Amino acid sequence: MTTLVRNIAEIGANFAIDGTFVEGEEVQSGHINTTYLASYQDEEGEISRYILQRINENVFPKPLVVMKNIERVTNHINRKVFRKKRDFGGQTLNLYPGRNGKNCVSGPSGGVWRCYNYIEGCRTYDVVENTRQAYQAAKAFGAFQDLVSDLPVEKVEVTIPGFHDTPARFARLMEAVEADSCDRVKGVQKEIDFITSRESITGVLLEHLAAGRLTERVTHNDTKLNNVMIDEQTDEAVCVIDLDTVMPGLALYDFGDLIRGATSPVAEDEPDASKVEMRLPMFEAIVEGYLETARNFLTPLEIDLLPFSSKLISLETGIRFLTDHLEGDKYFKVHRENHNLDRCRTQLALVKSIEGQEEKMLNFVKKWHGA
Ligand code: GN1
Ligand code: MG
Repeated sequence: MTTLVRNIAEIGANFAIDGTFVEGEEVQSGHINTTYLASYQDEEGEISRYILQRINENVFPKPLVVMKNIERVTNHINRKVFRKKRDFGGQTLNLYPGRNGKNCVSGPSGGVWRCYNYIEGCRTYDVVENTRQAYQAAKAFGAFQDLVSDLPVEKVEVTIPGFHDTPARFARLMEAVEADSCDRVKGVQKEIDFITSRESITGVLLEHLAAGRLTERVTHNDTKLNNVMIDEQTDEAVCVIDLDTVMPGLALYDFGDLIRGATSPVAEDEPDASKVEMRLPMFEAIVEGYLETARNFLTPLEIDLLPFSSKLISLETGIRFLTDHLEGDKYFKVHRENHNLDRCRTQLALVKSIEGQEEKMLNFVKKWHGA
C-alpha cells in the first residue's frame, strides 16, 4: 500500500461506511479542495465508492458552516426528490456521517474532511461537446435552484463574504496592481486596460439588488459544466455536485457562470485565447434548458438580464484569475507557469465574444420568453 492509499484508508475509517476498504486514488479536479475516491466491499462482495474531500480552509475559513449549508440543502432536496419521485437518474448527493456522529471529521494531519456517495455511471465534462449536454447541464442547475427556491434564504449562511461582489473583486485587483508584489504587472498591462475600461458594468446586478429590483435566493455559485454529473449512456444530467459555495446569492450569477463555462469550444485554461468563443447555439441550448426548470421562479427582469450576466461573470472570473496571478498564485491551484494568466485571458476573450453577440443573445431570450 502506498502512503497515499494508506492515508485514504485512514481518513475513510472515520466515516460510517459499510464494508472493507479496497482501494483509493486521488481525483485531480477542481481548483480548491483535495479529493479522493475510495472503494469499499461489503459482506456480499458488492463494491461501493465514496468521495472523501478535504475542505480548503484557506478558501473556506469556516468549514463547519460550509458543512451546515450543504447538510441543509442536501436534506431539503433529498426529501423533496423522494416525496415527489422527481429524481433525475435515481441518484442524489448524500453526505455520509462520520463515526463521531457529525457530518465531517478531522483528518490524520488536521483539516476538515467530509464524505459523499460517488454518483455511479456518470462522468463530468470540462468542455461541452454538444448542445444536448449544454441543455442538460442548464436544466440540472435550473432544477437545483427550483428545488431550493422554497428554502428561505436565511437558512443558508454566507461562507465567503462578497463572493460575487464584482466591484469589490475589481477593487481588489486594483490593490494587487498597486502592490505588484511579484513584479508581474509589466506583463499584463493589456489585460488590466481591458478590465479597467469595463469598470462601469461591474456594479449593475448589485445596484438592482440594492434597489430591490432583484432578490437574493439560495444559489449554487459554482455552476461549471464539470459540476454536473452526466449519465454516460444517455447524456442526461443526473445530479449537481460541489455544493461548497451554496449561499444566498443572485440566480443570475449562476446562470452567467453556466454560459461562461459551457459555451466555449476550449477549456478555461487554454493557452491560446484566440480559440475562445461564446458559441450561440450553446447559449441557446443553455437558455432553453435553464428556463425549462427555472422559469417558474424567475422574474422578467432576471430573464432580461440573462445575457448580461454571462458577460459580467466572465469579467469577474477574469479579474479573479488576474488578481491571483499578480499575488503569486495563492488561491487557485496552478499546474504550470502563467496558469492563472492563461485562465484570465480566456475569460477576457469570452467577454469580448459576448459583447459582439449580446444583441443576438437578448433577441433569443426575448423570443423564447415571449413564446
Ligand atoms: C473555483 O475549484 P472549483 O473548480 O470548484 C472557484 C469558482 C471559480 C472556478 C473557476 C470557491 O471552483 O468560484 O469560478 O474555480 N471556487 C471558489 O474555474 O472560489
Ligand atoms: Mg467549486
